[in-house]
Amino acid sequence: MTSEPLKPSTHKAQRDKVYASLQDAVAPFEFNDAVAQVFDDMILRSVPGYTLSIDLITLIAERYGQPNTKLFDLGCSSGVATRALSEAAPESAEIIGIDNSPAMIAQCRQSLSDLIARNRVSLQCQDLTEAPLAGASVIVLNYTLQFLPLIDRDRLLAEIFEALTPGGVVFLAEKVVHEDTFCQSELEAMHLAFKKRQGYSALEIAQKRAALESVLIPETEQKHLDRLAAAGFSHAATLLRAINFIALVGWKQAA
Ligand code: GEK
Repeated sequence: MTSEPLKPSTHKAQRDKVYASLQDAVAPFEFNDAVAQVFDDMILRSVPGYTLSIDLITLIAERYGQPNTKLFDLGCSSGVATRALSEAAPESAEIIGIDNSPAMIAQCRQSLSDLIARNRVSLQCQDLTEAPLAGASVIVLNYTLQFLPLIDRDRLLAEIFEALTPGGVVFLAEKVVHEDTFCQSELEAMHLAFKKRQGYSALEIAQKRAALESVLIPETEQKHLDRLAAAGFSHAATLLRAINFIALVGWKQAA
């Protein structure tokens, strides 16, 4: 199995070796300098369907990005999805990437230097739960909500709904758990097999898994659909499933 190429970026990520050597005690996962340097390689080899989620974000920006509004990429990491938004949104729209990791934002500034130089994109290093989002036609959380404390998720989605212009959308990609324990254990095994085929060793897979244990909290697909409905989204649908990763869209009806 080979990885598909990422969207054009001005930097080339190094190969991810963060968990290649045996660690005495595996610390909780952090988006630090070591991760930032290899991030594009790490996410591409760890998340089945990642490239398709970026293609979907391009389609979403093209179809739902409204002139003179804002398009937000919350948890923008190295800016792959931010670039996708900038390529497809109307020229009069503002594209804003937000991430609370200084290391990721530094990497993102480098990756998107061409877009930042021509004022197409701006970046903010801050907690996304504190960012004003009003006037947005598109809000993207591409594999980001899963890193927020469970207690903050309902309020965030309700705030996103309020912030969106009529006809606006939220795009949400997440790792999910299956309600059926047999399916869950098979999907988990298939995800591990995917990572192995991407060149990760058993040690790397085990240590990364331990690091993410209390940091990445997945929910079920139904929980995401219920939360979108409770937040006010009149319609929501799953656009993508790749093993145990999904992408959803929630529509805020035009007035
Ligand atoms: C992509 N969307 O390549 N506030 C701001 N940022 C946060 C917060 C928070 N509270 N919590 C986590 N992050 C990207 C991939 S990665 C997903 C997103 C992954 C940031 C965190 O610093 C990291 O950069 C990102 O969310 C999650 O399309 O690594 O699996």
